[in-house]
Amino acid sequence: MSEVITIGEPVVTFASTEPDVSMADALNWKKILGGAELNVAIGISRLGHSVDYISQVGTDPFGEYAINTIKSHNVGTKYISEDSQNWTGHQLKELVTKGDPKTFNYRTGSAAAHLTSDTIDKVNLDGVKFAHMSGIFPAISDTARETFKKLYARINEAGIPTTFDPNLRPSLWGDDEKMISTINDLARNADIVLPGVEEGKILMGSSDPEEIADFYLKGEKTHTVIVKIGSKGAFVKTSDGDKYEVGGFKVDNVVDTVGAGDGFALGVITALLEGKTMKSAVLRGNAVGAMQVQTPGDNDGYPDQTKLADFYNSKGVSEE
Ligand code: KDG
Repeated sequence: MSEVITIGEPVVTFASTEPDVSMADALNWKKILGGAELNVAIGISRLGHSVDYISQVGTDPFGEYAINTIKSHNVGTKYISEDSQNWTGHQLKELVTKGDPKTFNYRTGSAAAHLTSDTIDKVNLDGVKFAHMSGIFPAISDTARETFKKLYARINEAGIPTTFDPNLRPSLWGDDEKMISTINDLARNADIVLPGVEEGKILMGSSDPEEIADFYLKGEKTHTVIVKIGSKGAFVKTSDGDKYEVGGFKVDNVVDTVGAGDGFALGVITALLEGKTMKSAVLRGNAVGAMQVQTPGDNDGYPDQTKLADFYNSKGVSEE
């Protein structure tokens, strides 16, 4: 059994190679594979940990590409099923020289959106040390949300520690009120919640890191909230009242911001798996996020242990 488990939709992405050209006008694209939870799984595997990814793809060329790519990253595929009736989800992504790129999704009714909750009965959780949950899979369909909730309940019953990243995608939800209430309920079922300051504004009406943290700490389950504050790093507050900031790393050459939040999550998870302190885990989250924004794909900047050590050396910092 793998150390980590996660559930998500692999997204075959056509990333424009034409800077600052709209998706309608761009003619040149590079095919890559993304999907927030898959990005996390790929980065966990690259840092030397085992991880299983639960999902469903179509029996189309995109599905074949997704499975082959996931295998090439040594992410466990035994819980990925195939659906011959529906296409594998895909999207277009702009290339921008400033800010976050726009994306356009072709995911409604995708194969992953049809993943039914009976799949979850087959998942063996023995020996799983961490589960990463995010707000994207529950957004893609009612069926996916039920499947997600069943897995979450089983994970919590088994006492497996969880991280939850809200990963707000209003275009997938199509209903802001439902998005906010569902995400907040799901977040309060996690041990560690990883919101961004901008998400805080939408989810509970504040971009003050401590107010965001307090909002999730009110629940019975959550013991730590790590609020991502972009290039400034992150603010941490725990249910014991401990609070501190961990500064971010300066990056001169931002190529593409996509995948930075997932990099943050996988940095935190892998460091905790290795028995590091929470402060070190957040430092690693910041480091992996900073490395990711310097590359064009959704997950190609995530380091292996050697590259992570080189990065820390170049910055003169170390983990505890
Ligand atoms: O977090 C990065 C992801 O957003 C990206 O890889 C693909 O848009 C995507 C998604 O919704 O998973």
